[in-house]
Amino acid sequence: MEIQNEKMLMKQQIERFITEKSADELRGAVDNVRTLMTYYRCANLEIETKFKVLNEQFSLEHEHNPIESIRSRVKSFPSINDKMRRKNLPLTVGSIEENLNDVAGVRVICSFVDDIYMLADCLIKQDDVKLICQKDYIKNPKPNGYRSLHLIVEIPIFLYNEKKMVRVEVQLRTIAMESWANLEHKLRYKKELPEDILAETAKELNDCAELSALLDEKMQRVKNIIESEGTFS
Ligand code: 0O2
Repeated sequence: MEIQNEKMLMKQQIERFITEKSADELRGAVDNVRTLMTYYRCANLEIETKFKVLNEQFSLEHEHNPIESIRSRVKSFPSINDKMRRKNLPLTVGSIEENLNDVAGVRVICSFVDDIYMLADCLIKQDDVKLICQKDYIKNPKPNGYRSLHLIVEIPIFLYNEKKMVRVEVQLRTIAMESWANLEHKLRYKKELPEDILAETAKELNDCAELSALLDEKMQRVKNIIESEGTFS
């Protein structure tokens, strides 16, 4: 029912937007949004490349690949629209750029917890990367158990006639953190549940997050032991 209302509201908004604008204005607005999304895709490419370079260098010098995988995405326009509405902000290109930090997003899945901090440190030390903010949900997990290191960074993208600063949300997490977050995300969108079941499942999910953190801790300990004995690949 809620989804139906949302869809209806969005349809009404689009219709109002269309009737209020001339064809030229509409074309202009669509072009501006498309251009903005291209900038975000370019920024994701830059960040991905930076991590790939670090991975190559570490595998060469330390015989160890700190990165398991990298994924990036640009937030969909309906999600941007939802977030701007939730924050009571105007849906303009300028306002999106100014107020949303996570339109461009890169997720880096690391092998071990210490790789997360090492990679984050290497990234923010680069002289073209400006750290806007950092949220450490590994040291301070969310109440539901969510763990990851989030960095909001601003990087330049070089266009044919200008340099543009673009913000990207970088999420760094281990395989265990990723698998917990994926399953939790799936379960969160399941049907509405009564309060008592919600409380029970929240407790179970938190227990799973604790177990998964313990797994990371033990794996890290094994790696440290092996490393202290010689090289590690
Ligand atoms: P998607 O599809 O991944 O983009 P802000 O974004 O700064 O206004 P917010 O929302 O508090 O404020 O930012 P936060 O919590 O630091 O980071 C948001 C993103 O982190 C989410 O993006 C998720 O990707 C991830 N995340 C945060 N908390 C959870 C959680 O409890 N479970 C899971 N599975 N992921 C989480 P989006 O926009 O929700 O979605």
